Amino acid sequence: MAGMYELLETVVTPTDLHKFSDKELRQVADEVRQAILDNVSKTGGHLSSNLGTVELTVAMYAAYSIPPDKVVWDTGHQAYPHKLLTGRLNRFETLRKHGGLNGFLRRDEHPLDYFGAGHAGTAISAALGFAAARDRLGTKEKVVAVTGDAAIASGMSWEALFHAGELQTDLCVVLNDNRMSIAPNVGALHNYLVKLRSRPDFQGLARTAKRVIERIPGPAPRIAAGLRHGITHYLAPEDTGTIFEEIGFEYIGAVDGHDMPTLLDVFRKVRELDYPVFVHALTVKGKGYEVAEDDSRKWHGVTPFDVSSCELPKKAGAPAYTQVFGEAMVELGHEDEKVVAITAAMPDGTGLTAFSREFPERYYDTGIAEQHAVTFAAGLAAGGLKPFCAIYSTFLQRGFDQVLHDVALQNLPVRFVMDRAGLVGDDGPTHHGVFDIAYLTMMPNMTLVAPRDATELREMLRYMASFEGGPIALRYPRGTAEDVLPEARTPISHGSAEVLGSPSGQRPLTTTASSSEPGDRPTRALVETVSKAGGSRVLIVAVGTLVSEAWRAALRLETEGLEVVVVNARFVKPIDEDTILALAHEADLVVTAEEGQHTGGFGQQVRDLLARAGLSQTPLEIVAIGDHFVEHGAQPIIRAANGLDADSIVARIVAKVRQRLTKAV
Ligand SMILES: Cc1ncc(C[n+]2csc(CCOP(=O)(O)OP(=O)(O)O)c2C)c(N)n1
Repeated sequence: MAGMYELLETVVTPTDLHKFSDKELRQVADEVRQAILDNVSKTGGHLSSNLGTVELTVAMYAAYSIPPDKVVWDTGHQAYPHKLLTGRLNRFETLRKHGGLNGFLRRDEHPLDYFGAGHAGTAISAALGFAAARDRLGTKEKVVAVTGDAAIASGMSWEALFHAGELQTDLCVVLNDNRMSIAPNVGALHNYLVKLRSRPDFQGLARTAKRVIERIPGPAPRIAAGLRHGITHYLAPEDTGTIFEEIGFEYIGAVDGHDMPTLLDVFRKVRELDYPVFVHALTVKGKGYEVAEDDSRKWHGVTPFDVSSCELPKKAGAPAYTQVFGEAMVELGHEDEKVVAITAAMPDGTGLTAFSREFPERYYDTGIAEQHAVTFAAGLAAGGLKPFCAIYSTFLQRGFDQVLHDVALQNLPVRFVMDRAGLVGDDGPTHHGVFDIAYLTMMPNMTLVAPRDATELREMLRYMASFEGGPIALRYPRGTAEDVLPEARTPISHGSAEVLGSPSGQRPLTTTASSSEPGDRPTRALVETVSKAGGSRVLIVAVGTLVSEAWRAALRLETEGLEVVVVNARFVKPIDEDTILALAHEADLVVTAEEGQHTGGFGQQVRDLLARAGLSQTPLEIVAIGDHFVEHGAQPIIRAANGLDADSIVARIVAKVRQRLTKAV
């Protein structure tokens, strides 16, 4: 790396930018863009959003004094330039790798990551909090929030904007407006921004930039928001200011978010103001990498790719759960015209794009508005439709009270489909979907199911379409949906688990994930102990993805002389008490396995069940995630690190059985 980024390499902290001339700052921006391309093409990550914020970040960081000034980024997926300007260039190649830099922002990664991010819509609230704290503590630093044109439409952003308009404190909100969410942006606010941009006086940004800058008022005592109208809103219609002015901001824009001289002028002037200012910057997602500019949706989040060929690697192998869901939804849409689908800004991520094309009139994209999406779905259900509300597990957290108060309490048949339920991998703790079992099963009326593979996902979706007994949620992970277990399937029946039995005599179709062949297992000596003790029977009740891991574990454990029965829980709630109890009565050890938090998880429900049935003496091992946030890293690595793979399950059971039998023999 040495020498590749001549100026950038000398930037350890943003105030180092002050030593550069404006011309050199242009070079810094070019080097930042190059560093992003060089590294993200190797590590994967968010490409197009970051290529779009290069000039904005360099100019802002050169104009402000950071620290002590503070910039709070929304979502954080577009903050790679920030990482590169805060001394992380030499670690940038570790981006999103286990133990490396996080792909979003974290207070514990760097002191200038002033506020952690990952979920959209938080920046303005947090920045306003910093500003209010500053006012109370009597310090003088500047505070800036940077948000996107999709993130700003989230309810929280508006709650914060309204609050800031009232507090009238020194806060700058920068809107990084690239007209895109992950997919094309939606909603009336988006339409408003488009209208704002397309007015004749916004055309030719270079021409208007000078006028915009000239009109920025100098530092002035705080004045009532309304009185400032007319100072800068000459670009707005004559009779009203922009919506941002109406709620108490000085509106500055629109400015070309790639024009360094303009941005430097704007931010240097804005830094002198001491009341709420709204800077509207127009940027291009994917800027500087042509294919990403042309198709920023495709290049939003990428796997490693070859920069020169401009091609993303083709996905090979089994289809992802997302795709299976997308196809199944189209089928359901054809079968039942009451089926409608809702996404919160994630048509591609959730797999609903095909449905949206096939049934545009039965498809709703709310934008980044999970809370609204949930209550909207509740209204659709109350109105007689069959809403499938597809929201990632981690983002449904946003709608917790809406699920509880608007859906569960009223027992409305909303079908929640949670993709990315489980450990998502490189995105890390902000995105792992490991809390849904806890937060949904605690709600009365709620049903929660988890398929073990692609076929079962299709069956469960069909079951959900016909289920009118109240809210029902389905969870599945990020990744491919192979049919691991070919055994005959029993039809889905409410609250019933599927007993897969013992793997002896049968092998799963695919053994790709079986890293541990019998030869390398550490458990040889167990066979003898088990046979001396007259056998040992293990019951494993697994949820969703962990059914196949449990099966693989059982295959190995059988060769150790253990009798193992595997049960696919299917229903996380209501759990199949009869089946589990009947089998637990026969078992020397009960094991539960789920890709979710231990606290409030499936295993704890089984523990309660055993206790209620007087089986608390039966040893129970709960395979789940402990009371910590899981770091980022490749899925297999973090699954293993959290004891969720077949090897770990084997090791855990062997240790437990050995402990028990050594005592007994
Ligand atoms: C609460 C929440 N919902 C959904 C997402 C997924 N998500 C990540 S980035 C993004 C689009 C953001 O668009 P915008 O704010 O315009 O920023 P851009 O990427 O265009 O720069 C979405 C929907 C999220 N991070 N948080």
